[in-house]
Amino acid sequence: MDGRDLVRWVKAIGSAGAAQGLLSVRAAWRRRRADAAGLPTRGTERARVPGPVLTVEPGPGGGVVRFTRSELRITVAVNGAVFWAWDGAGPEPSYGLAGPAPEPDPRAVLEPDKDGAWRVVSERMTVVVSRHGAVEVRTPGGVTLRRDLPPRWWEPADGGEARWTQRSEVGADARFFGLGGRASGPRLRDGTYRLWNTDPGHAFGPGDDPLYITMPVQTVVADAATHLVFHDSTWDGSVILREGEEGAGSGHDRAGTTELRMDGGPLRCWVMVGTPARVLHTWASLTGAAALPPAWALGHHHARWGFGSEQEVRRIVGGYHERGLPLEAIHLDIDHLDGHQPFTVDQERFPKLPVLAEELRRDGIRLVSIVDPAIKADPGNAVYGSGTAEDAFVRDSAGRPVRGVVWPGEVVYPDFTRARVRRWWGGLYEERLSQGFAGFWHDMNEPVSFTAFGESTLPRSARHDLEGRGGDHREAHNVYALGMARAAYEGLRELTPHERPFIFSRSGWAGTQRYGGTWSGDVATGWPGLRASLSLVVGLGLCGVPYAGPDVGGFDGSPSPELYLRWFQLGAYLPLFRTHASLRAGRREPWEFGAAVLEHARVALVERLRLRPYFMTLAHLARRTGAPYVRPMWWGAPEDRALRDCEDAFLLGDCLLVAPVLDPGTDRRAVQLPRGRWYDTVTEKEYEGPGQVLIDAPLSRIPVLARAGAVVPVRGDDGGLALEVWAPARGGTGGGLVVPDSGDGWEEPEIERYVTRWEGKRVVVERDGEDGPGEPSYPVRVRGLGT
Ligand code: NBV
Repeated sequence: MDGRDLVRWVKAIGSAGAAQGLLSVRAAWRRRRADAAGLPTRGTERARVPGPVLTVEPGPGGGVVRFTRSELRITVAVNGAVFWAWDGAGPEPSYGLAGPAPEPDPRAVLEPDKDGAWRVVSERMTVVVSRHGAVEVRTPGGVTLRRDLPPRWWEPADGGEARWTQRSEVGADARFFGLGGRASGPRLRDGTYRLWNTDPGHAFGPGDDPLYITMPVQTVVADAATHLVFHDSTWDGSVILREGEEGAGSGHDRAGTTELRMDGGPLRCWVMVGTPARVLHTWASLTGAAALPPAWALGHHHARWGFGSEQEVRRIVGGYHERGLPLEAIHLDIDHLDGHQPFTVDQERFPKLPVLAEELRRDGIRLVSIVDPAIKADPGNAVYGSGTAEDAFVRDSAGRPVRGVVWPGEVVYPDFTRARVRRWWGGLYEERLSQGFAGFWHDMNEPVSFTAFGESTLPRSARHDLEGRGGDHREAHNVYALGMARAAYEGLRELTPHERPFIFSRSGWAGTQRYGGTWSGDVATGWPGLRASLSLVVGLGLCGVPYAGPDVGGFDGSPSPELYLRWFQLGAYLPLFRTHASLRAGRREPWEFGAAVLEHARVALVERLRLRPYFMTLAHLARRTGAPYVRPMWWGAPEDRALRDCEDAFLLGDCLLVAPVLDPGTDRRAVQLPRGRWYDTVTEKEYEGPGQVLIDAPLSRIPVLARAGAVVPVRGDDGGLALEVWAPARGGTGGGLVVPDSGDGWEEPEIERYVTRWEGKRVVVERDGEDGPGEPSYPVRVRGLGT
């Protein structure tokens, strides 16, 4: 145990109680012993590179290039993505893919290139394989986007998993994004980013890495094109990024580099090239459409670790109601459980939960339940009993159930990589539904086991089913939460077939959007934490997970009224808008920070509600197109360098630009505008982009700008849908999409398209239908007309 471990242990005892502290010491020793016995030792290793090319075998969509010591298979798929893999790996099995790999595109063929190289030409990119196994991705116009050097493997002499490294070069102007949820982004600076889902064990800030969701997904933006690379291996690894440098016309550019070092798994990847929208669309077609949240999940949620009783929940809800503040969900944390055990209720503090749930529902408020994966290893616990009967729990290499320590004490862990276990787990949500819960908040699923030293997770030697293939925690760790989300999603689809499941999960991996969203986890209260919140949401969106949001106000401590308000104002424009805090943290209700904050928070809440149809439309578009609600500023203009470097604002769909206040003492801020005219949505003042402008940001609001010509679906005064239209620039046109959604269920509403233009002195709005333009289906209000 080193000094850091000691500090962590003392903290663990502090937060979990002395008994747990001691358990965690035992668990740490157990973990160490299990790994000593159950993991292969790494003896001598042999390094390998592909060697020179030998033969080539064309096949559907590409073919196989054989080298002396390896082979490379390349396939262009019908969705435009290109897959390649070394050493005979195929695209399946994969936890990332939503289904079977897309079919090969028969038009793509492997053909000779210069200098003994081979190439595959497809509509969106050309892939060139050099004689020694370097793989280059070029745009159709011939610009190199990425050059993978020949990979290297280190193979244990006595067999076993090979480690590998893949070093790549990107343009000197390229910027890196993604890699899951990173607190220091969204633009990822030079450094090492680990790929191992991790609970940092304390409230985190921008310096903490890795966090709960890591993904081997890089989105790289450069002048020539945007590309996304997904290295489909679930193993532990790291990515070392170094941005390039441009020689300012001197011809001495330095390429950017990215090096991926993996402890195992196949060396295979998918690459997508195009505009950001195209790339994310292809990514969604590969890894699955984002689950559509029910409308209420796009409202305001209030959570707290430690409501502690039904009375307190009623008091909080009453507080919202008395002040006329919109509220659509209340989240119950582990303190509502009996002894912290999942799928139970503390009957003393919450004696009539279903009644409370029913009362709240009548007021339009849904109850959301926390669900932790670890089950108390106690014969008196029904879930432990049924799980044991199902043989549901992860075992060690000697066949004994692996025990860890979490809130309930000594626990065991369901193996979500086994289909049968997922079915059993999915069925458990019936109990939650019968308590009146409508949504689910998955926590501690990295998975966490408190430990006095070493990693706070399962032993790496723990055995997993891995869909029948068998393997250990080194391979299963990163997809543990993904399996849990899938289990819940599929269970709920059966239990409540007419409702959209609402699940959001702290940990996850590529493809987690198929089952739901995520949230920041325990973001530290403070201005850096506020910035980290935005970084996480933008970065996750670029990895295909569109629904996310932070703990508004931060997880720990007590925000100043100003910080709380600025967080609240940002949160109001993020998909998950939830106030939440830790057991011992200060209050987070909007009325606890003084009259001024309350009034400004009310404005944010009311505006969020007014924008509901827009959020709902964005949810549908995310599902159908892969475009996240929250987009980086460069989304529509990745070639704009200033936008590429802009990290303090974002685009909310196509229509709005949100410029949150991220620093104290601000009453005006600089906003980097994309091309075109933008209106301050409060003052209607016009700004022209591209370029930087200064905009008022008094305490009462953060700058939110509307694009000229935007058609924004909003909630009208009568509660029905209405169109807010922002005048196009003179002579210009505009438009927008509306997806009218009934709020829940599986009906597929049609996407309505609206166009707007000037006609003489009037702005007209028309619905673009199959039989030509028509009257809009909703009342229209045109704004930005000046006087
Ligand atoms: O369940 C308690 C908390 C929860 O409030 C938080 O949102 C999670 O991220 N949980 C973590 C476990 C304890 C953290 C110290």
